Amino acid sequence: MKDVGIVGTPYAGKSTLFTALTQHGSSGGRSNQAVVDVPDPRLKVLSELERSKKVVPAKVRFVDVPGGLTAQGIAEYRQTDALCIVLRSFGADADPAKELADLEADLLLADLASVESGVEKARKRARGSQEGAAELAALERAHEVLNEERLLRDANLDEADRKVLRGFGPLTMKPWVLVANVEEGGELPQALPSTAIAISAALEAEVAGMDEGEAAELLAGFGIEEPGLSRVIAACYQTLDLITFLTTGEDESRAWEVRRGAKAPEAAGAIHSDLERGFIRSEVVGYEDLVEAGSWDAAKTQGKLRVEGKDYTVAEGDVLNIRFAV
Ligand SMILES: Nc1nc2c(ncn2[C@@H]2O[C@H](COP(=O)(O)OP(=O)(O)O)[C@@H](O)[C@H]2O)c(=O)[nH]1
Ligand SMILES: [Mg+2]
Repeated sequence: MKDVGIVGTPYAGKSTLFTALTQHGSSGGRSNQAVVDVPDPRLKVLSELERSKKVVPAKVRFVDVPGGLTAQGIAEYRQTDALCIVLRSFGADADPAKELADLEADLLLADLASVESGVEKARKRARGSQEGAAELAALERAHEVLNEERLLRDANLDEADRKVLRGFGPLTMKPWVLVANVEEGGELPQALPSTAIAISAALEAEVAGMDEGEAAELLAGFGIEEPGLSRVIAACYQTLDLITFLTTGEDESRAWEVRRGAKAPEAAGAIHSDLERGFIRSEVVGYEDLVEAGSWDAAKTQGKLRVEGKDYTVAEGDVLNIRFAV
């Protein structure tokens, strides 16, 4: 499960968004964390095909860091996998584009400070050690990028450099999802990138506690068809460069996250380490093909199940049945 840190200027609506998310999910240990289901309509379909007893969605954890970008807050954000940047876009004085520019500058400075202290320590370690020298070189390259006021994410650093830098958890190397917190029924401000998501956090927090029909009705009154919350969750999940594979059967229909590009044994390992260790092969059928066939057994009879080995790269929406022996 991945962690998404909610970042923003005070009063942007971070805690309101978090409240909306929390009412959807369960509290994840600490009071400022919420574990949220990733919406996936395919699960309901699969559970009906296979008469599964339960449905288990993939999950993502949101963290509302108290105090925001304080030294302590920054340390917490460094440990997250992605940032959800909330921009106040309600109220007459709202200037979300400026808020974004200011936040970008803050995040950049935070990275610059940590890379600078990293460079000093690496300089001492670098003497006589090849590994230390590579670390120093990566940090110096990062320093150059940040000094030019560029985000590390945009710098085309090679994988070896990125690996070194990941140890420092740089905020400008993480994927970001931009959320414009708009007035009820408001649209995405034009000054923001078109990839940003418009949501009214206050409204979503209000409907999060209601039953589905009631919520849909209230949202429809503001011209909102899909709850913004699901779009935010889906966007955060997508930006992490994860794909979803599925398993289905009588017990459960379930969504699993795995790194894009992962081979079948790694995907099996997401389910259980025994399945990775003892991986033999996997039966695979794409979600659409499975639905078209009507059931797993029907897909099998129709010859739609493929048998794939250790070198198979798992695709989005693959339904897997892993054969293993330990
Ligand atoms: N009108 C309006 N007010 C909001 C919205 N979201 C948050 N607020 C209000 O803005 C204030 C700050 O929100 P909060 O979530 O505490 O911001 P934070 O400092 O980023 O955590 C609160 O009084 C909220 O009720 C919204 O979508 N519309
Ligand atoms: Mg707050």
